[in-house]
Order: sequence, then C-alpha cells, then structure tokens
Amino acid sequence: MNISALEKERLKYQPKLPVSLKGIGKLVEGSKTESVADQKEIKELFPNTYGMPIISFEVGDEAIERAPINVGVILSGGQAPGGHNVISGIFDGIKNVNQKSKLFGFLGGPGGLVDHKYIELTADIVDSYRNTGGFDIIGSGRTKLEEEWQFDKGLEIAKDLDLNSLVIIGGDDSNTTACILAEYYEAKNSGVQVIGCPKTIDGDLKNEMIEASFGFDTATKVYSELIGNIQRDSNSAKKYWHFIKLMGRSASHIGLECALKTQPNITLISEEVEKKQQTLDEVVSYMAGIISKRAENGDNFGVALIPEGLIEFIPEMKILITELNDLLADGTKTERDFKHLKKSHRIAWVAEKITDESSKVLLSLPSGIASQLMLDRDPHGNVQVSLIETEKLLGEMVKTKLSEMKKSGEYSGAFGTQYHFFGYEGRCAAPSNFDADYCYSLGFTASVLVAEGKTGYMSSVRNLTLPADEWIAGGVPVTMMMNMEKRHGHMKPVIQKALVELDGAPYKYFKSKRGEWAFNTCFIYPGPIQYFGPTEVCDPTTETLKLEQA
Ligand code: FBP
Repeated sequence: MNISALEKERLKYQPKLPVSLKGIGKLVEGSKTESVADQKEIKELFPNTYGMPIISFEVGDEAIERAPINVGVILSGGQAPGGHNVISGIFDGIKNVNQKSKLFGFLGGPGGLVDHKYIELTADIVDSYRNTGGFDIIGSGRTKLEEEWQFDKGLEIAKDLDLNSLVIIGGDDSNTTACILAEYYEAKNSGVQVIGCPKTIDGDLKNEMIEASFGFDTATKVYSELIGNIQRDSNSAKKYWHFIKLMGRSASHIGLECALKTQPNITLISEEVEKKQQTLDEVVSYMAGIISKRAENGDNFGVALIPEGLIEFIPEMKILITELNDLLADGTKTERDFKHLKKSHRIAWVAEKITDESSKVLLSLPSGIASQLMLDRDPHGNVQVSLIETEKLLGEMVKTKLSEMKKSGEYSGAFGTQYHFFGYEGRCAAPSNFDADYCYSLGFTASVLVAEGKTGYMSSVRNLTLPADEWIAGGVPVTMMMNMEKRHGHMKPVIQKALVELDGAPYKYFKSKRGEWAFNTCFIYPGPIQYFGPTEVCDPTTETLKLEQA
C-alpha cells in the first residue's frame, strides 16, 4: 500500500549469489588459524572455538535433503543499508536446506534475546522487505550482552523455540559478543550455534578475510551524491566554504572513500593527524593555508570533509577525552555529582577535576563543544562523536585564524561557511545493487554455516571486485580477528578495529592527488545511486576496494 514506485520495483530484484551457493555447496576446510595477536590469552579464553580452520564453499554435487534448521536473528548497533537482505538471504538459505526450517527475529537488538521479544519471520513478512533499506523489519539496539545471566536468558529462549543457531548481524563489538556467546554455548554443550555477519557503514570491520562490512558501499554512495551536489552549488555560487562532517565513529574510511569519489578541496584523515601528532591548531592552520591559497586565485569557495571521529585522534583532545571518560564513567560518584550540577556550572567543575593541560584545552573550546564532550557515553563506553559538532569547531577556529592572517597581510579573501553533517542520510538508504547482492550472499552463507553445524564463525564473502558469480563464500573463525585491548580499565578480547592504513593503496592514491584537488577545482559529481541500467553505472563497488584489490 504505502510504498514508493521504486520500492515496489526493487521488491522484485533477485540478488545475485556466488555460484558456489547455488544448490548445496561443498565445504572445504583450510588449515588451523591463530588470532591476530595475543594468541596465548585468546586461546585460553576461547578453548572451544579457538584455532578453527577457515571455511570456503565450492560448487557441490546434487543437493541432498537435510533436516530443518531454526535460526534466531538479531540486528545489532547502528543501521546499515542491506540488513533486510541479510535476513532474506538467511530465510531463503534455510528454506533451501529444508522448507520446514524457521526463522525468528529478536526485536530491538540484542535486548530482544534477553527479554524474549521476538516474531517469527514468515515468507509474507520477509518478502515485503526485500532490497529495502533500514532495520525496521525487527529493529536494532545497542544493548551489550556481557553477563552470564543474559547469555542464559538467551539460551532459555533458544531452547523454547528449538533454535539451532543465532545469527548476530553487527559491527566489531557485536561480533565480539557473538564469539563470546558461541564459546559459552559450546562450553555448555547446548547445541546452539552462533554465527556473526559483518555490518557497519563505518567500514572498520575488515581484514584479510572480511573485505568490507556491508552498508559502507551504499552509505558512501549516498554521501558522495550529496557532496557532489554541494560541490556543484559551491562552484556555481562561488561564495561559501562547506564544512561537511561525515559519520564513521573512529576510522576515516567513509571520508576517504567519499574523497576518492568526489575530489573535494580538503579531506582530513584522522589516522594521519594521529600519526603526525598534529595539534588542533596545526589542523586549523593546514585548512586555513589551503583556503587562503585558493583565495589568491579568487576562489573564495570550496568543500572540506571532516571525519566525525577526528576529535579523538588529536593528541590533546584524546587525553582530555580519556580524562573525561574516567571522571564521568558510569556508576562513579563523580558522575553522580556531575549530573546533579546545574548545566551552567558543569564545565568549570570538570575543569577543576582534570589535569592542568586538559583543563586548559577544555576551557579553550567553545562552551557548546565542551558540553558536547561531556554528554553520556554509549553502552560500549565510547564518546558519542556523532553528537559533537566538530565541523563548527573547526569552522570557527579557521575563521579566527584567517582574521589573524588578514591582520598580518597574509590573507585577503572572504570566508563564508555552511555546515553539514551526513550520517543518518545514508544509514537506511535502499541498498545499492552491490550491497543488495553482498548482504543476501552473507545471509545465505550464514545459513549454510548453520546447516554445517558451525559455530563461532563470521559469514565471509570475498573477491568482491569481481562479478557476484565469482565471489568466494565461506566462514572465518571470529577468534582469528581478535586481540586483547583495554576496555573500561580491563584487558578484554575484542575484534581488532581496522583504521585507515597509511601505507595502503587508497590513502596513498588520495595523498598523491590531494594537492591538485586543493588548489584546482577538480570536483566530481557522482549523482544518485542507480538501480537499473548499465552494469558500469549500477554494479561497481567502492573506490577503496578497487584500489585495495588492484
Ligand atoms: P555501528 O558501528 O553500530 O554500525 O554504528 C555506526 C554509526 O553509524 C557511527 O558511524 C556513528 O558514530 C554511530 O553509529 C551513531 O550511532 P547512534 O545513532 O546510535 O548515536
């Protein structure tokens, strides 16, 4: 009833699958694996799921009839385009194993498992969400599963529903949880398997075996369309500098990909700022330098991309944030005292309780930004960087720097700003053909892993720059991606986050071009995602993957 003409048409799209998933494939096991680091500790923590081999599926013989499998699926964390297709892939995969198989969806994220809130996902429901954006089929949430009573509540409902397996669709933290659950259920000999699926628009859940997290392709295409439109406006009106903050929590993959697609004048890469240990003032001077040089050519306009996580990579800000995290950590006395204070007294109160250096930094920030740094942390203890207006902070500071330069005769241009934040615009977009196919394949692969009795694996689909037919489907033991990191003051096993590699091909290419993009106007206008038309317009994936796999 209430669906757009495009959505109606997209419901009919049949996502492409790797050839090995058509029919029932043959499972091929590689050699034993080790974790990326801290092997001894990880092995001790995961005695039942450590060291398992990498799995790939190859074209098999005739399909054989198997027993039905029942799966419970959870969407965890931030939305990412294609989640509905992972679910439809699981659905079709388990029905392919046996028509009597059933799929249940836990509502509102991991919390739904603990609270026993679920629905059965029937063909009618799944069919009405195929190739659509969003996670609204069952909803998502950020509840962190970390305590045994939560795991036991999960087991209780799994037994009630006769589930063979849980599939957790999430980012690095959620897949870490999937691995901990898999180990716990295996140790209990419960018969409940746990499989993960790599989701996040941030693109920071990737490694040798996971080439990309789903949603990154579509989200960056949406942002690049918007950036292109703004570039065209900027190049037409020639009177504004547009400061655009882009989502992506820590890593700058989104900013880098959008830069490769649109060729803006300035793109900050947080990982580079950290490597060079650049101060806030140095970052501002870098931007002001480009702006004043463009002004010499009469170009008082341009576009700057700013990754949302930047603030945490600037050394003095990082120290300040760490001190704030400790001072305002959940459940501490200082946090309670802080919450009882009048809002107008909070900055001064905090400034007295942190080190002199951090206090100076805090007090030098516009009060709006200082307050944003003190907002509640997310359930994983992270600062909610999407709530910090870094683009405005930089814009204001650049303005001040340019007026100083004007006074000393180094700058004579005009500086008008417009601010934007792109994040939510892309997280629920209708998945591109790439994400529609990739997600469906990830879901289908998860169902085959379940049918094969596997647990503690992440669904993996590789060779992504080739046509979907040639993709390699399989599973990667989650323990293989783990290392030990300090979280809330304790060493914990976690999946290593993939930041932008400064010796990687995408960054190196960007670096070789950014000077030219800064001073000449070399904008590219990618336009909107196309779902129908020539394959070179509709099907290619990201510039990042193309450069990485060239
Ligand atoms: P995930 O890592 O859970 O996929 O979430 C990614 C993200 O979109 C980040 O880019 C952003 O910082 C964050 O979620 C915002 O989350 P929320 O909307 O819950 O505040």
